[in-house]
Amino acid sequence: MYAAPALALALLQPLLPPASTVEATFDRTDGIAPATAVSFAPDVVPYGAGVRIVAHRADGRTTVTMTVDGLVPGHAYPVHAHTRGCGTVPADSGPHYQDRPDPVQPSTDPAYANDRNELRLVLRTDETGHATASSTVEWEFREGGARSLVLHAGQDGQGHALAQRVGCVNVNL
Ligand SMILES: [Cu+2]
Repeated sequence: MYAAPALALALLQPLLPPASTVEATFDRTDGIAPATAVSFAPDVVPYGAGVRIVAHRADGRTTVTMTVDGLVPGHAYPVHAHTRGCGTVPADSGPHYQDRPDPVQPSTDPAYANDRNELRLVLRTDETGHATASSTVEWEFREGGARSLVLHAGQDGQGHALAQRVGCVNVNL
């Protein structure tokens, strides 16, 4: 058969938006091979719990969707994009990624440390420990600038993320 029409049709199809997916299970930090997803607190992020992250970039915007299974039921986990990859200790993932970097670090100025300048979402688990959450920001990440999504231990009474980092997933945003 003459193949050209099929090829022409393929070329006419719109390009899919650049997307990347990470699927992993939370593991200990001291495994023989470095884990894609690590837990620093297995009572809050059990080893073996599942995580899936899908990142879409299109038209100068980025959408990140995160799904988890096997976490603590009925709990809120704030999640942020951090600059560095996961390591053996929670601090290894570095500070929050900021679209406009705060010249003063650690960043506490609300002009920079906010959910328009940082990618943040909150995973609220159901009674089975499942949750999915999504966040869209009006920018794309600088290449190599954000290497992980970090789960924090919970929220304080005002809904702010607790500083303690309980899990980390390596992902190139
Ligand atoms: Cu954080």
